[in-house]
Amino acid sequence: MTDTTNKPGISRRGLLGATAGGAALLGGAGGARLAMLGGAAGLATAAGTAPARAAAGAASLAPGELDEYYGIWSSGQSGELRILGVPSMRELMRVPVFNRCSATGWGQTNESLKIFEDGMLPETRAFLNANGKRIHDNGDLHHPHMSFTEGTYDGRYIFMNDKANTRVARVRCDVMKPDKIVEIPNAKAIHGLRPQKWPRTGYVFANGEDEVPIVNDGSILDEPDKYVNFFTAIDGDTMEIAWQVMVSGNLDNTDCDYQGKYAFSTSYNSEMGMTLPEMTENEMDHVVIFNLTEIEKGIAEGDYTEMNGVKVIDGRKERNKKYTRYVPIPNSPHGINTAPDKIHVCVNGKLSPTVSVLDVRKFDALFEEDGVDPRSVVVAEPELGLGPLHTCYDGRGNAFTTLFLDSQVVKWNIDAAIRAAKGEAVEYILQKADVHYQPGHNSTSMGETLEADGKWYISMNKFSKDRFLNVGPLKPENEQLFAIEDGGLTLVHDGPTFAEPHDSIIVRRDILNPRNAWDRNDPMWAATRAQAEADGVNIDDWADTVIRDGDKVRVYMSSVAPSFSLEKFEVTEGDEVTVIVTNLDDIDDLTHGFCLNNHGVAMEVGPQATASVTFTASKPGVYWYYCQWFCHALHMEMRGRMLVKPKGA
Ligand code: K7E
Ligand code: CUA
Repeated sequence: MTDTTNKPGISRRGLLGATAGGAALLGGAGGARLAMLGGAAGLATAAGTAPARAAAGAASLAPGELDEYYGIWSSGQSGELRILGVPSMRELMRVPVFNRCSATGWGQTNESLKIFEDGMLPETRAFLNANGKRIHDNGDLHHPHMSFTEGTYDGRYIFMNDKANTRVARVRCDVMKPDKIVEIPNAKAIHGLRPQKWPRTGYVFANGEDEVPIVNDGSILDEPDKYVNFFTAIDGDTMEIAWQVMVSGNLDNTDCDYQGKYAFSTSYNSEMGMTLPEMTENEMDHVVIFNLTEIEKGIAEGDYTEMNGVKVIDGRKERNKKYTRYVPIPNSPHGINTAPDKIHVCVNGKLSPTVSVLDVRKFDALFEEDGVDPRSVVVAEPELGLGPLHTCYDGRGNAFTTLFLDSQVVKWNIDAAIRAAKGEAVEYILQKADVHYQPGHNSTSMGETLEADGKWYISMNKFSKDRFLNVGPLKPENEQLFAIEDGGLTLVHDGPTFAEPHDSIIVRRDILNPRNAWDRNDPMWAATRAQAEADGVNIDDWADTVIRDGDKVRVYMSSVAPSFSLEKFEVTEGDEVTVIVTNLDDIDDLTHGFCLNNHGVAMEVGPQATASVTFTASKPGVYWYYCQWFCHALHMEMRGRMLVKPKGA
């Protein structure tokens, strides 16, 4: 275990003190806090506090102090996005995306259901209808990445994949809610995902991980030569599918260059095997390089097949070499990460102890000249340790690679590795630090952009084992924060997380500037607004109107703390009831809710937001509804009654 307490100047409290000092120059109020932090750190050391305890103390900023970075986190099989503060590692918010959320009503409100349904493929809708279910409300969210402009984050959107149900979602950074959830045709199990870095996003690249028969109608199972896989480019502005490329082998992770010319994906199943022995048979698998210019040209010239409404280019191996190249890589490669030097791409070997370093400047020759060995783009293949999965960067020429099997992170120098590959006797490994335990992804502050600043390193570990109090057979995972300093990596924080700290990005806080209240004209409830207008109800003003439309009833309410505009309303047994609530409060942090007893109905209504929910009033009686978001001293009194009259009464 790394001892963080007895090295002067490298405890996180010390580091934060230095940060607060910088803030003090701006604000003035930080000075006293700096002194307090310094004092506390001094005390802890003097008292000889146990390392674990000091690390825990270092995990929090001073109360009220804001973090320097937003951490944008996936949650794996929980299906949501999470926002943390870095370096405090405090969880700031959970943003439901693919999952149904009890608190906010995501996956239940009409506004969120419309987003799910608008992006759903017809066959999925038919499948769900046949099974009496409206949407898929689970997800497996692995890879959140922000939109780019000229090689760095631009604060517009966060894109993310759902491996479980083959979807890509977009979250608006102004309100931190999804506005598009798109199911990808043809491909299956969207895994690797990256936005285009240059000139802007642009495309969002997404890998299908699972191979499927080209005609997947239930007639083919064990004919591997009929299986294919798809690489998808989504238009990040419209979230429509721009094009797809059919490839050989499966696709795992993906990234792209800083020139806007190429995207590239790893494949661990070049064998097209269907069983574990088949999938791991070859010593070499591959990376597919996609030539974006040639693909766009091919689309423009009509060199595609239309499949389920998508223009699909055939980029299979040994077909048309204009569009793709297959670079042999040992052995079942996993993560692929472009360095902020704009030149190098690291491919993590997983079953091979190596990382293959590609030089993007050598890609042109692969496509433009005949007979060029695809392996010529590999400029180094340093041996780093067992189970390399992902690599990130400090912006100073160094890389950090997770070693799953060794439970370590290795810090190494890219240039030194290239020189060593040329035969120079140079050491490229700078440090190996233990992590706890079995790391998957890692990330550095701004590390996947041209503004990589090399201050913080996060290791997202698949197992916590003995690291926390025992909570039963299901243990939390563990993510660890390291300070990056001249001397290397220093562990400063352990944080348990529920399924699963899969991947994250660390974004400088000046890049994000979310709203405090909604805009009344937000597109989120445009359809609801149109219905209100048709009903002659002004939802921007006090509304207390019940509209009957056959056996459909629409109940329009406003909420202003601590009351709803309707303290009661009446419907009839069997009615389909839609309750539309507008929060007219425009005060910071004044969210209301609407929760209807014994109906499984609840939703968040943010300041200046409109939200609606539809249910069937099937049981006669009186039902209280209440505001479930604590909003006022009289929050408990913020309630009303729905009377369901028996049919025919
Ligand atoms: Cu990003 Cu696990 Cu989905 Cu690597 S993948 S760990
Ligand atoms: Cu409104 Cu609680």
